[in-house]
Amino acid sequence: MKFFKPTIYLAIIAVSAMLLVNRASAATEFVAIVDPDNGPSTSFTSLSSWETAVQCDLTAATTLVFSHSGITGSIANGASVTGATSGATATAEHTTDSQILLTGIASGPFQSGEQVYVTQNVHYVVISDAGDGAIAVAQCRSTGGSAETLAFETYINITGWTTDADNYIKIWTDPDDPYGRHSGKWDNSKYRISGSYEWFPVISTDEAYVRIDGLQMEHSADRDQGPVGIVVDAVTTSSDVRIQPSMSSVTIDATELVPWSMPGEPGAR
Ligand SMILES: [Ca+2]
Repeated sequence: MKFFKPTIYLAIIAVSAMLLVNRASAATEFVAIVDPDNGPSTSFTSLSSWETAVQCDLTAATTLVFSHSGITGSIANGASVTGATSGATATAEHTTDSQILLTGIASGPFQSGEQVYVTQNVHYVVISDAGDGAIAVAQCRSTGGSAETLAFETYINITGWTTDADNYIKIWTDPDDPYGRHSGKWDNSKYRISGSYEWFPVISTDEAYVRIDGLQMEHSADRDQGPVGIVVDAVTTSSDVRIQPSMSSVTIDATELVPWSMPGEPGAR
């Protein structure tokens, strides 16, 4: 029965007070929709699959995001692509309805207006700009109200990227999205992540430049088994990690709940 006791929610807050001067953006957001309900324009049905597919060196000069007007055929994550006019080559990390993220660009540059293809005239996009540095954005929503439920003994691990102040990771819910952002209190109709891995958080990140904004996380491990929301680990002197209004809950007696910690080990209090 313990999982059905009244849930206590803690609103968490903001490291963002560690203010940084607003700097002009030198990069373009590469926005992929994460939706457990697989609604329109969904790129990934889980944040973990986004993290795995989009993970790259965002800081490399050979990593660029391009706009396009729609995919003809299909472009698999990790596919090798070629510019029909330029002859440039790259790896397509992921392609959304309107953008494509290319890494390892060689023999470039890619040219605005050219076909970037896996198979020419069959599987391609026509890019409409010359590319820009990328901010990797996971835009999370639940169009059917389903939680993103983490598999047994798993957590979301943000690791293996290279980031910097301009080219960072942003995991968020859009406040203007009716399926995205909570209104400041727990809402089962909005995007939320449900974890249960004892001694592990819902999300761990060890990347230097990360923004996590407006997530709901719940953790069903017993309170003496470290039910933590977010662990920020391995932060170096050159980093900027912002956790903005997100909230965590446990569905058990939460009198000793510590919903998140930073920095520290998973389960740190
Ligand atoms: Ca990774």
